[in-house]
Amino acid sequence: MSRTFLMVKPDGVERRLVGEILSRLERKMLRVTAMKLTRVSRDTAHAHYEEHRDKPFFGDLVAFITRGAVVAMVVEGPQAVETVRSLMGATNPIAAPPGTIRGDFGIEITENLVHGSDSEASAEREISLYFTADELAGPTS
Ligand SMILES: Nc1nc2c(ncn2[C@@H]2O[C@H](COP(=O)(O)OP(=O)(O)OP(=O)(O)O)[C@@H](O)[C@H]2O)c(=O)[nH]1
Ligand SMILES: [Mg+2]
Repeated sequence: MSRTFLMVKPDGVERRLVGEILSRLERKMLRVTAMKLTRVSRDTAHAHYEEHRDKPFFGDLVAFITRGAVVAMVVEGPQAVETVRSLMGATNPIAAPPGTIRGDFGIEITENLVHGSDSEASAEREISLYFTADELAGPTS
């Protein structure tokens, strides 16, 4: 068992796809062990996406991720990072196959509905960026 960080981005919340996305995780037998509806501050967005700081799309990415409510989750299961990335589909929704979240609901690279950590190290870094120790200690059954 391992865990990863998943976020339903502002477009996913605006489009009322939180339930759909949760349902896909649960059908795959993944377990959500922490979850909250929140807003991403500008500082948190910069910390989260610091690897992309020098990319031309960084400004658009920060404006997008901070524009509305998101749902942040800790998701647990076998090879959680890979399993969640596989349910999400490729970064560009046009390249993501039908059956994936981005492939079924996305059409545009910035508004690609979900974020999932790309490694176990990123997962731990992102979980501590979005959740306090108390929030992570809640009931899990
Ligand atoms: N406009 C634009 N946006 C990009 C491009 N590459 C990445 N992005 C955006 O930046 C985000 C982070 O990029 P990556 O970390 O490389 O992609 P990812 O891991 O599939 O996506 P995240 O789960 O959001 O981290 C993506 O979700 C996209 O919204 C690009 O070439 N052009
Ligand atoms: Mg990424």
